[in-house]
Amino acid sequence: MKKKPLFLSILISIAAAIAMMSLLPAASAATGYIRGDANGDGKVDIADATMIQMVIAQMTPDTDGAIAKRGDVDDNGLDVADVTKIQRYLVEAEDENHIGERITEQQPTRDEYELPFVPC
Ligand SMILES: [Ca+2]
Ligand SMILES: [Ca+2]
Repeated sequence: MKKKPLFLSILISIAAAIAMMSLLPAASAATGYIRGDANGDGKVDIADATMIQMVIAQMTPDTDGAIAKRGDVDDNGLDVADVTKIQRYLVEAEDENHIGERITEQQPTRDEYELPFVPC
């Protein structure tokens, strides 16, 4: 068996690395988040409205505050109005809150964004 030249092996390795990088999700290369994309899957759909409802009802934990940050489409804290605005956006009845647009700031940490205390 003929041995491959070293430069050919290096070239193949570089091509493989570039091919693997192109398979990564676009969201991982982009910074920030998409307004209204509560679950962080890169799109705004009814699953985001449902996730916000589950966080509000304390059925889903939001330990790092990221769901609340991405789902708070009107910047006044996470509440049922955000659900309504996302639902209206989905039926193209509202877009004044820039839902679906990328926000370039970094994901929040728990210290930066706290959910309001809701007594039981
Ligand atoms: Ca989503
Ligand atoms: Ca809000």
